[in-house]
Amino acid sequence: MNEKAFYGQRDTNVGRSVRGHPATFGAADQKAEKSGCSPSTLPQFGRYAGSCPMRKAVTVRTTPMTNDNVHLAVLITMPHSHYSEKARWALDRLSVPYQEQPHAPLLHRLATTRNGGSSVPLLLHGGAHFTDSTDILVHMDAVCGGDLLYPRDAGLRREVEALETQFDEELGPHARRWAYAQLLSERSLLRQVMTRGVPQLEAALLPVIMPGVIRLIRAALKITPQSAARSLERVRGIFKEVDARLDDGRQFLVGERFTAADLTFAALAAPVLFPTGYRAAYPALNDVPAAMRTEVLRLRDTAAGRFALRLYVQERDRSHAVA
Ligand SMILES: N[C@@H](CCC(=O)N[C@@H](CS)C(=O)NCC(=O)O)C(=O)O
Repeated sequence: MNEKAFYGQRDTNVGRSVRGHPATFGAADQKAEKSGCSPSTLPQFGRYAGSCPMRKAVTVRTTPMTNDNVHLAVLITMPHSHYSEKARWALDRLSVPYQEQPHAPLLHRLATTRNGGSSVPLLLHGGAHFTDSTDILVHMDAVCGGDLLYPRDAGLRREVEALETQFDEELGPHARRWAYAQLLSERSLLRQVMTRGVPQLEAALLPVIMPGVIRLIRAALKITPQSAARSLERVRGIFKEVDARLDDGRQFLVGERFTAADLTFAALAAPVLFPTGYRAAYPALNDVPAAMRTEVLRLRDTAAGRFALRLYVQERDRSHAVA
C-alpha cells in the first residue's frame, strides 16, 4: 500500500458533503432519514455504543447492507482511532442507532475501500457513505433536525466550524503523531488496543502483520524524535489557545451549549489526555512509558485539559434527547 495514502488523508469520495449540505438523497430517503434519530423506528439489532437505555439488550450481528436495513447506520472504525471516537460520540449524542464494525489497522482497508473510502471512520447511512468524520457530524446533525451539534445561528455556526477544522487538521494529527512516537515500541500494548472488538481472524493476523503496520505508521506519519517533539509543541500551542478562549469562564467553546467544536476538541485531544470515559481502546495510563505519562499529566493539568476531561464526565453519556 502506498504510504502516503495511509493515515489522515481527506478523500473526496461520493457521499462527502460540503459543510451544511449533506450528500443528496432521494425524497423517499429523506423522509425515511427524518426518522433516523428515533431508535424505535429502526431495526433493533447491531452493536450500539453509548448509554442510551433504548440501546440496551441488543445482540451483535454483522449485517450486510441490503434494501431492508439500508437505513440502519453502520460505523466502520479502528478500535483506537480518535477520529472514530469523534463520529461515535456524535452518533451517541444524537441517539442514532448504529452498528459499529471495528477493524484492525491495515485490514480496515478491506472494509473501507469496499465502501468507497479509505480511512476510518466511515459511515454507511441511508444508502450513502460518508468518509470523513466532519461529514458524518454534518450529515447526522441535519438528519436529526439540525441545531444540535451545529448552531442554527450563522455566526455561531461559522465559529464552531472554524474550530472543528483547526482541531481536525492540527490537533488530531499532531496528538496522534506524538502518541504513536511514544508507543510504537510497546508492541504488546499496541496489539491489545488494536485488536479490541475486531473480527477474530483480524485479531489473529495482527501479530503477523504488526511489523509492517508499525513501519507503515512510522513512515506515513513521518515519525521521528524531532517531528514528535514539534507535534507536542503544536499540541501545547493549541491547548494554550483553548485556555485563552476559556479564560472568561465560559462552559463551552462557542455559545452557551455543547457543540461539534467541544466534541471534536475532546475526542481529538484523547491521545494526549487518556481521558476516563473515552470509548476508543487505549492502554491504561499506568502502563505507558513514564515520559509519556508525565506529559499527559502535565497537559491534563491545563485549563484546556481540565475542560476536555469535564466534557467526558458531563457530556459523553448525555444525548440530546435528555439534554
Ligand atoms: N479527515 C479524516 C481523518 C481520519 C483519519 O485520520 N483516520 C485514521 C485513523 S485515526 C485512519 O483511518 N488512518 C488509516 C488510513 O488512512 O487508512 C476524518 O476526519 O475522518
